[in-house]
Amino acid sequence: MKMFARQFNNSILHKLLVSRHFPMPQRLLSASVAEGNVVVVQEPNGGAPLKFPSVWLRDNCQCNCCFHKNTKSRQANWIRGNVESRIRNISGGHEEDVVAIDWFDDHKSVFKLDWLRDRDFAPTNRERYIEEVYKPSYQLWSKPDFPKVWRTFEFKDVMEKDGSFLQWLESLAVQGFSIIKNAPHDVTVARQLSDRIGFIKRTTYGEEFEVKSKENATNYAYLMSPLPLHTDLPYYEHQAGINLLHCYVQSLSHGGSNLLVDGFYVAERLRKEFPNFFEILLKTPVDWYDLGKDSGISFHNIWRSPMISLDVDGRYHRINENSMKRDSHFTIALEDVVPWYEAYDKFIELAYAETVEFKITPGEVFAFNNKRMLHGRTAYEDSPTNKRHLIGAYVDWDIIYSKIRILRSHKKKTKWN
Ligand code: OGA
Ligand code: NM2
Ligand code: ZN
Ligand code: ZN
Repeated sequence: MKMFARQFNNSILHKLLVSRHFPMPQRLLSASVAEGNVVVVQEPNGGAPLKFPSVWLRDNCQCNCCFHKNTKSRQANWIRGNVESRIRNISGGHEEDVVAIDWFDDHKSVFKLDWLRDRDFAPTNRERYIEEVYKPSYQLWSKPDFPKVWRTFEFKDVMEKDGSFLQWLESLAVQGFSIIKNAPHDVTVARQLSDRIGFIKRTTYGEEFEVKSKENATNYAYLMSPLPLHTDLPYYEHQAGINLLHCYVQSLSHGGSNLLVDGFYVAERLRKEFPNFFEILLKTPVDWYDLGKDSGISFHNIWRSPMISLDVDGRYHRINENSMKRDSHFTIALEDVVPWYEAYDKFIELAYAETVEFKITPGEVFAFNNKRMLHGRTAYEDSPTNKRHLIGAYVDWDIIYSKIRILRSHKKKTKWN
């Protein structure tokens, strides 16, 4: 009953709106229904027509009855929907750039041209949306490309200027890593940067974690040993997105250098040069695990997943590699084991061939995409007066992409919806 009243009021509102907006002078837009119930909107200045299935228009009616503006939520329940969604009458705007639709069920919708353009189904527009709004494309890089993709940012700029902050986040999305310089000698740097983005991802290793050589270390990273190429937390379904490593004290010994390689590029080389191995690493689940204790809390994490994962568009999504955290339980068929090792061996060979080495210094923060960048370090030796000490924190990509979208929309002064 309540629903009926709202619909009724709404249709009166539409009549008022439509008559106010269309006092019938010269026509600016043409809108018609083509075969297959596709609405075709032709802008007066030519160009490719915009096309929308009528069911989609009906489903996305923006009137107050169908769409709750404040929560930006569709409120028309699909149970009331009709896949046929037949149109009785359609007209292009006259004074304003709108398309008005009169549906056979007596409902009326008005769509703004800008809103329609932004949602056009043409492939170029969908690609634009994915690139500009969803996620910027990553740039694959090889070892010789390293100087070209190396980006540095001033800590103060990242913290205080939205432009630099956005560029820093974009560098993590596109190149997969960057360095922040001149951070204060302060144990809160990793937290300050995480808070600037949103918030830290807490793991079984805490919020901030200290990478240093520890008595009775419970993680291999907390030794002075070489740390082979790896991604952190492959044993989590919800693995952290980025890793921030603030160099608080660097080792004065020969070692302690960073190793870095673009895991997506390595996967791409494998796909091109050894397609059979690529298929094996894409299909074979590996048992990643973490069994131990940190700050008095015991844990046993397991995540079964291949080394290479793609997203719905076939782009690289996540590389899993961590020889310290690969379980001796390998829950695949006996005959699949040797082929997996052959493929793995080739992947690792390519990864080391493409690895670069550098050594961050105190006051620098090495930030990287933990789903993409295999990283490691060379062995080092502490002395009584020099103890290497990094302070780390993780942030999720959901939080970073959201911040990128918000900062980009401020820059363009656009609002989504
Ligand atoms: C880690 C790690 C790098 C370093 O702790 O997971 O990658 O330089 N550390 O110690
Ligand atoms: N630390 C640094 O996934 C891992 O075990 C890598 C993670 C201990 C939080 C190291
Ligand atoms: Zn509506
Ligand atoms: Zn690591």
